[in-house]
Formats: sequence, structure tokens, C-alpha cells
Amino acid sequence: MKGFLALILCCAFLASSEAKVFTKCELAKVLKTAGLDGYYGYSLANWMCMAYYESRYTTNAKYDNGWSRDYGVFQINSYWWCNDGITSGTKNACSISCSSLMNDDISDDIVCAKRVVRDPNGMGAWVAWNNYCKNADVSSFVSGCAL
Ligand SMILES: [Ca+2]
Repeated sequence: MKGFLALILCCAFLASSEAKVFTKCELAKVLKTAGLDGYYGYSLANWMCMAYYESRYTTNAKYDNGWSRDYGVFQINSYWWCNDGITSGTKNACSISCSSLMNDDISDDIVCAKRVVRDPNGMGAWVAWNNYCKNADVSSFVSGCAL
């Protein structure tokens, strides 16, 4: 039983060292510093709202829809944008490994998200943004943060 508990503690620690969940204001600061506030006409609050509903600000979030997968804090898709080695016919338009979109350093995730939003659909590329953020009052996603 002691060995079992030690195993749980060990692996809980390992998991936490690989995954980062940003707080609202922490992520807002990173995204603003990276130039997302106003990028292609979208306010920082829109980016924050999208990240919240896509991943709850979780860097190792992964969603499998059966034929492709969405990775990371912005849930970037393995068919269009990144290569996970198992998605048939990936376009990999960001020229990046999907695993790079799961770690604590989101600077490359941001570069790829900027590429995504430059497509004609803009932030409409993100279903969660369409459903929860578009034309909504998103001010709460940055309120109270010293930016
Ligand atoms: Ca990354």
C-alpha cells in the first residue's frame, strides 16, 4: 500500500511538471506581450475568451475527434496546422509538431495562432469562439488584470 501511494505521488508530480494551467491574468499578460491584443482586429479579451472555452487555459489539452486532434491552449488542429504523425494528409500549415503545442512554452503556439487567424475566417476558425465569444461581452476575460 505504501508503494502504491508512492507511485501515485510520483506520477502526480511528473504530470504537474509537464502541464501548465495558466491563471487568467497570467495568460492575458503573455498574450498581450506577444502582440495578440488587436492582432488582425481581435482584442485581447477575444483571444482570452477563445482560449478559455477551448482549453480552460490548459497547455496540454488534447481533443480527439477520431480523424484529427486539437492540441494545446488554443486547441490547434492536426489536419490543418500541425503534424502529430498520425493524422492522414495533414497540411501542417504552421510547420510544427503538435507535441510542441502541448508544453509550457506557448510562444510557438502563439505564432501558429497568428497564422490561423490570418485565414479568411479569422477567429471563426475556432468553434468555441463562434459559440461563446463572437458578438459577446468578453470584457470579463481581461478585467482585473494589470496589463
Ligand atoms: Ca509550445
